[in-house]
Amino acid sequence: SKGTGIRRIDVIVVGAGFAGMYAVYRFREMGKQVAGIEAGSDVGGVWYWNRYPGARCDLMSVDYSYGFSEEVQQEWTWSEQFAAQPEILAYANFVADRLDLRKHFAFDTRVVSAVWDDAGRVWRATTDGGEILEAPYCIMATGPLSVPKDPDIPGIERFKGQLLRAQRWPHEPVDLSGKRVGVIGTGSTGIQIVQTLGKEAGELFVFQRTPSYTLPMRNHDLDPEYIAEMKRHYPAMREAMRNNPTGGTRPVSTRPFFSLPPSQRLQAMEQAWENGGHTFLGSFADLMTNQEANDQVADFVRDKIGKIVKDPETAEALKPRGYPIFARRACLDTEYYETYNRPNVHLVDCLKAPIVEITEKGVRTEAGETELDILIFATGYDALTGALLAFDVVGRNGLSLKEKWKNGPVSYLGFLVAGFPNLFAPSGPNGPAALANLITIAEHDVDWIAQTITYMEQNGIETAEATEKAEAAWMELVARLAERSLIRKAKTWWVGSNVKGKPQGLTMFVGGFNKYRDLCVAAADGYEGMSFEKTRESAAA
Ligand code: NA7
Repeated sequence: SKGTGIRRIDVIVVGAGFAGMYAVYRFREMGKQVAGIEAGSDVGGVWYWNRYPGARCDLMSVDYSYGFSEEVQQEWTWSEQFAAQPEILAYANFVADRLDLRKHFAFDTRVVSAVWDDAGRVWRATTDGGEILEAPYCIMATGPLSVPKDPDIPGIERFKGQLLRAQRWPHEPVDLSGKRVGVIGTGSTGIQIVQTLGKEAGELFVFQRTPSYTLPMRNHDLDPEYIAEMKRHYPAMREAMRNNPTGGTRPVSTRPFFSLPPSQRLQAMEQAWENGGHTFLGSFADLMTNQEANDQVADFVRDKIGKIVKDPETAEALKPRGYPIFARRACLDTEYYETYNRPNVHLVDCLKAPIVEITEKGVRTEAGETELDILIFATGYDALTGALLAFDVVGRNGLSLKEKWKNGPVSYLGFLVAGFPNLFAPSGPNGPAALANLITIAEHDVDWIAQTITYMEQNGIETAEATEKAEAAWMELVARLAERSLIRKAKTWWVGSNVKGKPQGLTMFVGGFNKYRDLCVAAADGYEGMSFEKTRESAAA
């Protein structure tokens, strides 16, 4: 502190999720003064907030965990193939304790603005507590899925019952027994809530607009032999993850769907259904690019729904139609469809009778009013850009990120933005975030940033930013790769269509994490896509 109310440090890190925690660790190890700022009361990011019943990660726990610390991966033991939120949050806490990260964070604190000062060549971040931090580097570890979005339905404020948001679930348990509970939203979040609350609630009403395709998770406890084997091979496994398009261990198939005769295709699909998890995408090479192959898998899944769900009308309503499977993130469930065979669980088809309004007593659709004691929103996020645009980020010449991104996010490598020197957004838009393991991406991006800062310091460089040219070329590549992808054929948060007024487009790198990593390695070889300013002393010399 200089006594001016301004605290001068080396690196500002916004967010204490998995990217922010690692960034704080990495820069501290480089000898930097780091200040982390986090809105929640503790570490964990989205896993701190999302305490709704049934919350679980749909990536395998051994994949969805840090690889940078051998101590951490040896000392921590996962209990299940797919870990539930309490275990993931416990893991985040374990890492924070083990590496003594908590002391670097200010919790319960939000950044309200981050402004580049070109004279001082520093970022100046102001918090809602009135503190001002100044640092040459600013890391926006704000997460691609961290700003919840309410449904765009009138009357929310009128509801007299208990209104709960999945992503802001209370810390105390909610008693649902005997209650009439409504859930709006049937994405990954809604599905996890429904399959869990179907067993607990008195009556459960599921307000479904677009049905999702969901596949069996087939979760199970991990046996000690598997864990021991895993621990022996962790470093090799992490290396394999970095060379995999998903940033995880999922096998990659080179087999086109129609290369198999019909009976073998069916057998392979049955096998994928039995094995569960994301086996389908690992069984065939072209499900995201070949519409006919995709149609056959979609038919197969619709057929399964028809066999599981006993009431024919409910089964029909649950069958997704009109968009490719995997074009919205395929959910992994545990007896989700079976839940609809329970007498207390009711599907409300909002494609047939759309929701009109929320009333004092519940939800009114065109077919009538449903009275509820508890209403739950599982209506998703203002994804990818939401958190970065939730406060003022102002770069060179007063250019704000909101202005720069008014027609959609543009960036270079997903984490650099022309006009915003020394600002880094790990897992940012136009990177592989959302299509690959977010912890692998976070570690990768933070490592790249740390390596670049080291390079800058060794070469008397004070500011680094993407050039407009490199940014434009990156965006062209992102668009070219996206052209072939079936993802564009569905309305989802992946393309921004879930938020009213948001620019639409597939702003994700769909070329695979491994390819992305190669491009980042190439970008750091000579830094052709970046412009640098020397320190003023060395520039004058
Ligand atoms: P999603 O996947 O964006 O799902 C949101 C759901 O909410 C989806 O079913 C929406 O239906 C529904 N929704 C939103 N607004 C409304 C209104 N007004 N009426 C009815 N239904 C509505 O969010 P999730 O949290 O489930 O998952 C996000 C990601 O987190 C997931 O992909 C994983 O990567 C982890 P719609 O499709 O718009 O018809």
